[in-house]
Amino acid sequence: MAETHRHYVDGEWISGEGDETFTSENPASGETLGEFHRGTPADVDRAVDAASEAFEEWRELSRIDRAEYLWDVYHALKERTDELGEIVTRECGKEISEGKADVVEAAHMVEWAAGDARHPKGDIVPSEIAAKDAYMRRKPRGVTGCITPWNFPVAIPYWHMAVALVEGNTVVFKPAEQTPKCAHVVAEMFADAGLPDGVFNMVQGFGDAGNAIVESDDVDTVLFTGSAEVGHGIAESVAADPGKRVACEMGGKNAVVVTDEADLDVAVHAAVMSSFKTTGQRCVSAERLVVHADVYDEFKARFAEAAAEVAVGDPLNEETFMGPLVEAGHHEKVRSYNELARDEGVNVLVDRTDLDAAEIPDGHEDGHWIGPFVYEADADADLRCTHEEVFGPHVALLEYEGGIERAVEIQNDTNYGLAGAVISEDYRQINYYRDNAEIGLAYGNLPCIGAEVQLPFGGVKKSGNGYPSAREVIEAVTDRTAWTLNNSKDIEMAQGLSAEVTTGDDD
Ligand code: UN1
Repeated sequence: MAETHRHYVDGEWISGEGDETFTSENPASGETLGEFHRGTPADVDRAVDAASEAFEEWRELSRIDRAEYLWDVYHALKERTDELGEIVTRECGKEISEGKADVVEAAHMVEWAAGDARHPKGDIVPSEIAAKDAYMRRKPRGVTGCITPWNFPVAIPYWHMAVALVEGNTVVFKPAEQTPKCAHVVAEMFADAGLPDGVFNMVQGFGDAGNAIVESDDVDTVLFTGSAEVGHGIAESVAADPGKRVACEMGGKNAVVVTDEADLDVAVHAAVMSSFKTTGQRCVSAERLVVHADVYDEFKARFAEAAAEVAVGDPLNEETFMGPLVEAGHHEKVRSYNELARDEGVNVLVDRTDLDAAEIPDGHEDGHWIGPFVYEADADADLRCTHEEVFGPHVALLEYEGGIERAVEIQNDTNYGLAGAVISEDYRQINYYRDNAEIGLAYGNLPCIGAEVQLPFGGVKKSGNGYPSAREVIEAVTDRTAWTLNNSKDIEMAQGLSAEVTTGDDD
């Protein structure tokens, strides 16, 4: 029998305190991919202790020395892209080019963080006093807890951890329970890079392990990417502790706006990519298409045709566009939103909730299959289906009349504010959208998915308070010191404040 995969704590692979294990299953075939020890809060505490212990020595290395370890990880990611990409596809069900892109994105993030180690860091700041040097220095905060989702099981852990480590923090990683095999490989890469014991730790498991990170007094920063429900709970629990910092990146109810003079080839292509890539399971996926009345009928016909035809199937097959949903519970949720939309009285245009038996690949009858669900709804109606995040290939067409102001009003009619796109040939409409859409990631004549690591990544409103990418992670995992040094023997103060110490004898 295959070995049960272990946690990685203090430089060792350990089984942990608990007796429970869990398995990882391929969502396309039901095949078991491995068995894993389920981490307990006690295992998390042990990992946090190891990370706290390792912090003093790790922070004393130069940034450049710390980055050297990351270069080994970078080369491993480059060398193992195909192998690891296939593991991603087998474990979370996204089609194979997406599986590989996940690993490539991880390599990019590690490259950014390790390369950044040789760049100037901090600011030299002017002083009113000529003899003073003033500058801003950064210090690592300590132990960083990283709680990551299953839809980017390799990229997002590295978004969090690469920068946290280069900046001098130590890490406790709690990956999503749906993708423990990917997480195991991530941990192997850190183990192989020979980081000092305790600098990187991983505990596999569920929400109780994640909560133990959030609640630990010895975790200084929590980086979370995942659902709004869990993220808001984390933000609330951390708010009670002013010493702890949290950066959460959560969901969206993202929209693509198609204006009256848009190029409809671009519009349909961008909308299909935005709504159906990753089977709609990206936090940046579009579930609303806001389309001008002048082009509505033509766009609707073309988009519905594309949605009816898009290839659903075995994600290991390069011809597939959409793989399965990640797990049974999620499948149930997406189906129930499709039903809810019908109950709310929308006009359904394409319903591939139940695929034809012929569409399901042989031997994959147990997969969590679903196809596109496309409908028209009234943009002003207060419907749950057009306001709540589904996280699946569930998309509403919302028609608008009038100018771009009206389209942006519809775009902003959501509590979320993550991503969006405008499809237009008119720079004035694009600029209006750019300045007024309440989102953190905005695209023109592109899908609203596909950010790159060197850009900030994150949203406004209910979508989060964290930008877990590159420079923005540095803000979360470091504290700043405004440092001022006097080069003179005389003390001179800013703002003309007198530095003279007067005594009663002065006159
Ligand atoms: C997510 O959907 O959770 O911009 C992250 C993108 C990817 C990251 C998405 N680079 O689509």
